[in-house]
This record gives sequence, structure tokens and C-alpha cells, in this order.
Amino acid sequence: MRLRVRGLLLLTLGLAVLVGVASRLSAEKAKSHHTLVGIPAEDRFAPFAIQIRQGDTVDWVNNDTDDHTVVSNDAINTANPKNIDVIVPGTDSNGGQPGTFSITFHDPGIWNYYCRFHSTLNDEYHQPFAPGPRGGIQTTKDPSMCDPAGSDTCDFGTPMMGVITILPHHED
Ligand SMILES: [Cu+2]
Repeated sequence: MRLRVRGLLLLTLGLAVLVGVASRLSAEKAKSHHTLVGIPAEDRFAPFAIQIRQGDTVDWVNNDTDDHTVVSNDAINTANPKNIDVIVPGTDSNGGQPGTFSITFHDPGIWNYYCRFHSTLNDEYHQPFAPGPRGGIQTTKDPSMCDPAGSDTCDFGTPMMGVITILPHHED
């Protein structure tokens, strides 16, 4: 009888601890907000500019058939993380599923990024021109990337890029 009461007490205590942990976990999950940046079947990030709060997570989802990249522009970013250079697979290279990539931003600031495959626009259609892995707004202008026919595809234009503004925590 005594043993059974003690067993019941222990069981009740155990359950109380479990419920406590579960509710704390769900409270933490509710606090971290997720913002989606999609890549449609075009060479762009949508939306191009977003505003989030410190501690929030951005989820990139590549719905295009082609691979794209998320590359940080460390020269002008005032927020971490630095040195991001990640391929977000398109459906062609990801078994038919959109590739995904996420960053949680822990500091307030501005975080600019681009896709290094599509960081300049071509002359004719104003679509991102793919100069290859070494192209992009962080490299110097390379004459070998110019169109020999004389068009100005070697000129740098608006790249496939985005900007994230990370606001400080709510004051509460
Ligand atoms: Cu791209």
C-alpha cells in the first residue's frame, strides 16, 4: 500500500515535470518567428526586402527548377552571420522537391545578400546574367565575361539579391 502510494506520487511528479518541459518548449517555439523568402520559377528572391526581429528565422525555399545561392555581402552587412555562401537546390537537383535553407538572426542590423549565379542583368531581357561561380558584385569586372558581339552584358546591373532588416527585440 505504502509502496503503491509512493509509486503514484513519483508518477505524478514525473508527469508534472514532463508537462512543464513541453509547455516551455512550445513557448520558445512560439517566440521564434519564421519569415519565408521564396524563389519563384524566376531568378529573384520574393519578397526582395523583409523586416524581422532579433531572434527570428528566415527560411528560403527554392521553387525554381534551377539551383540558386544565398551569399552574404559582408562588405556592407551590419548584422551576422558573416561568410555565408550556400547553394539552395532547385527541384531538378533535389528529387523534385524545393531546396530550403534557414538562418536565425541573433543581432539587429542590415543583412544584404545575393545569388552568385545571377548577380548581373543581361542587356536584352534585363534578366540576371549568369557569369559563373566567380561572378558577382563582390568581384572585379572581368573583360572575359563581356559579350564579344559588343553588347554590354559585362556591365553590372541589379543582381538577384535581397535585404533583411533585423530590428531589436520588442521592449516588454
Ligand atoms: Cu540564382
